[in-house]
Amino acid sequence: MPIKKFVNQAVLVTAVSGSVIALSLPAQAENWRGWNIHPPGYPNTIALEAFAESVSERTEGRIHPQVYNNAVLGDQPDAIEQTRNGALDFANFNMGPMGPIVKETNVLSLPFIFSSVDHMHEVMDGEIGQRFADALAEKNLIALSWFDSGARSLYNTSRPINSPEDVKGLKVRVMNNDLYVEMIEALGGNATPMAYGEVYQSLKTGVIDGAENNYPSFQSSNHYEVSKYYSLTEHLIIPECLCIAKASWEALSPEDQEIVREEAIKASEMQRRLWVKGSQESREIVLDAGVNINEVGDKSAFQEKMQPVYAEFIEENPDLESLIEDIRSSH
Ligand code: BDP
Repeated sequence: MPIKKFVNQAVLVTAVSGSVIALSLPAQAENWRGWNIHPPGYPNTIALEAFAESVSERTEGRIHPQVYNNAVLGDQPDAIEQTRNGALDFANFNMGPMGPIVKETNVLSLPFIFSSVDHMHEVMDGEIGQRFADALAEKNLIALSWFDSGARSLYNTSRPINSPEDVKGLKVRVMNNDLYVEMIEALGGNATPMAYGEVYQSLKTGVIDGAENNYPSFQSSNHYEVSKYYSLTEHLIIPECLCIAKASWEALSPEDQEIVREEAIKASEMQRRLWVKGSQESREIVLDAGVNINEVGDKSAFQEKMQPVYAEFIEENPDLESLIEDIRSSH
């Protein structure tokens, strides 16, 4: 549901002399609404809030961004649509739920496509990252910087996962993207696409047996309270963007675009620093709560099971094969 933006009128004051003058506030301030799925204190939230504050300060209030946490403005697929049509002005999106809209980004959802988080950064900060930004721009999303989202691992309520056999029969929640359904099915599990906000209750009531995520989300969502086995499969390393709605971006003067771009890059630098620290803290919190964490020493069995997922993807998207190769050969 698109919500109209509010426009602040200049505040008028009566000067001592009796004439009416405008304060230093701009005649019109754009109140930018920003979508964020995470709670206060999460690395992304802190970085988005810093972005909002700096943009407001440096544009002297011409742009006044405000971050709405905990997905109160809608779940992620819905928020992507709202940002594409300009009802929302900015957001931090994961490239997972982006796949159904910007098909190139599905390459980032292929399991084990990146060999490490550093590899992902190298790719996204370079020329290949720009190709993804161009594809997003075609769908009205201006990606100004890339956030970290670590590596996602499987967790469940009943047992440690050491090999694909351990996934057999488990009902696993995935983000909204058919590739993840194929990924879990290739491991012998049953995949259930579901909104992030519904996962806690579904784990608790046994509607699902498990899900997959990085340490900060596993912890901040409280999934660790009801899911005591976290197995370091690290099967997905998916970048996230700080994206601006095309309409909001194009309404800016070149000077303000420069400010917003610079602050988005600063926000991603901050987010990545906070991410490293936040991941360690989250790991400690879940360990203290009695979560059983196991390393998956040999990931090759999982990687092998992904061959048909790749084969099918390439068959359906022959034009993206070279992009996969470029990523693979870039480290
Ligand atoms: C988190 C991502 C968020 C996703 C969520 C999920 O930051 O964008 O929506 O996982 O699993 O790690 O849905």
